[in-house]
Amino acid sequence: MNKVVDKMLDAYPAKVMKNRKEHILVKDSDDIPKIGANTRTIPGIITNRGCCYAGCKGVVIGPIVDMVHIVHGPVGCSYYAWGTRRNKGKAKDGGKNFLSYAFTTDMQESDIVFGGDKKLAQAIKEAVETFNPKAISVSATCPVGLIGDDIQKVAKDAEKEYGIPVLAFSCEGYKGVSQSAGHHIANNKLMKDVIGTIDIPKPKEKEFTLNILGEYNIGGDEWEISRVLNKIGYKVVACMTGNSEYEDIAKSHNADLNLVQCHRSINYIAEMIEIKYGMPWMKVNFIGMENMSNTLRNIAKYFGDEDLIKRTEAVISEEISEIEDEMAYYKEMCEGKTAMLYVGGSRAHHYQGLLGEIGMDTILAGYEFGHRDDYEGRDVIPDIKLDADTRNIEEITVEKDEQKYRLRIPVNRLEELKKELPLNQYKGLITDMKTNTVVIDDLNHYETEIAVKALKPSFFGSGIKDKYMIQKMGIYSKQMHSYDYSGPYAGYKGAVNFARDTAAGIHTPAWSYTIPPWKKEPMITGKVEGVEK
Ligand code: CFM
Ligand code: HCA
Repeated sequence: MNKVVDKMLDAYPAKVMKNRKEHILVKDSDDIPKIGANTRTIPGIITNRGCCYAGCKGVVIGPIVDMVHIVHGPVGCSYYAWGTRRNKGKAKDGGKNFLSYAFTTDMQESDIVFGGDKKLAQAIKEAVETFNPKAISVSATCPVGLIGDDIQKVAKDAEKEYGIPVLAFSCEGYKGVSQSAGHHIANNKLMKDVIGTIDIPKPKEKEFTLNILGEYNIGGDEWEISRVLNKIGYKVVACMTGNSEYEDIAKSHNADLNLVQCHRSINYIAEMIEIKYGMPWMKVNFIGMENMSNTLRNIAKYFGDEDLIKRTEAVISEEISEIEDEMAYYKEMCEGKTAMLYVGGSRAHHYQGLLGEIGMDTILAGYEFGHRDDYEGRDVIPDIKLDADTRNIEEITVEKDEQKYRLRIPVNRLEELKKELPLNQYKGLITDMKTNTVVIDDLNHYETEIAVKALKPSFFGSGIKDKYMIQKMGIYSKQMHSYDYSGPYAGYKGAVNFARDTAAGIHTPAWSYTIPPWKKEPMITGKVEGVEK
């Protein structure tokens, strides 16, 4: 593996090499090495990263189904984000769902010169009159910050005029170094203005209530997760933010436990809810049979109710018995093959267990925009040096809410449980990787090409920007963001979907056709400059 890494670095000029070296490592022991992460991509390098607006509007805010999400900016920013992320949603009884729309102010040159505030105010007015939504979001794209439109004031005025929440996100694309900055901006506003605004009665005895955080219902994952949780007897108050309604989020502080699936995009809210309302959070992983079962067992252990623990075991055996034969069949097809995973900020970790269940080892993994804690675990957080790019993003502090704070379980019991459950803890991607594997942060197209050519994996979990360059090298590549329009992949039934797609993908004969026939044997013969060819 070291040779492959050396080859990647060799081609770079000295300064670039020094920079990239910090982001690439070979795991050669059980120690967790330090990795460079959440820093600027070097200009000129073909990165797969997205922007701050993508992380705020596209990822965290966009999936809330009954809000109208207005993008203030040129039409391209809105059009690109129209349905591509596959965050599914359904209206609840009598509710509304605006997910299939793309709302934009469609800024023109004249708005850039004379300001776009009026156009935004008009867009909000039209949205209220036409759709009468529960709430509205406004997300700023790059030019808005450059020309200084005051979207916060426009939103405040609109809120007064129409009597509904209008949340303005100053999430201009250029803020921060990736989507990650947008997650943080979105988390801050949800925490300040939405969470905690609707109280519901305290859960009764034997009522076990949960929030699912960092789950966006891509390909229907949340539906599958909630199906299993409901079968055991849990009540999901809010999912943040997949398939959620505005009021679910407003009520979320009333639940008993926050489950954190994607740590990167939502750990800020999880931490702040604990401080303000006393609700602990637990790191979960709903991907793969074993991870799913461990997660369900951990949740039951947190509540410590005997009936709940029994029901959990019954549901686990029932669900596994339904899929184990099919999983074994796909395992036979995939056993011994290798995988590479390069996805946003959590899936490159979450999918390794599931790949292992069909006999595949992940030999290279990395995140586009994970922070050091997503790689090395949360224990490193105090050591992370904050640079100017990170300081640019507001860090809010919250305090205990004397009226709404509620201890979910006694302090002593929580401390005991922390010893055996991943409560307020995330160990990161590197811990779970085998030795002699490669971890690369902000992997670029050049490095991808070197790694794929040298290590010839059978599967590459990618995104839209790298998928086709990999497939042109004759390697099956699956978009792990959109699931290539398949899914769900979470939970037990999702695991079979993934196994089926992967087995079919790997075994398709198409990959052998990526070498054009004339490269294998000459198809015409003749003389070139008098020489027989
Ligand atoms: Fe979290 Fe996500 Fe991801 Fe992410 Fe994303 Fe996504 Fe992703 Mo694309 S919130 S970090 S910013 S799990 S959109 S649903 S697939 S890059 S690995
Ligand atoms: C985003 C969204 C994205 C992009 C996917 C991709 C998603 O970051 O803007 O690059 O293939 O999941 O849709 O991550």
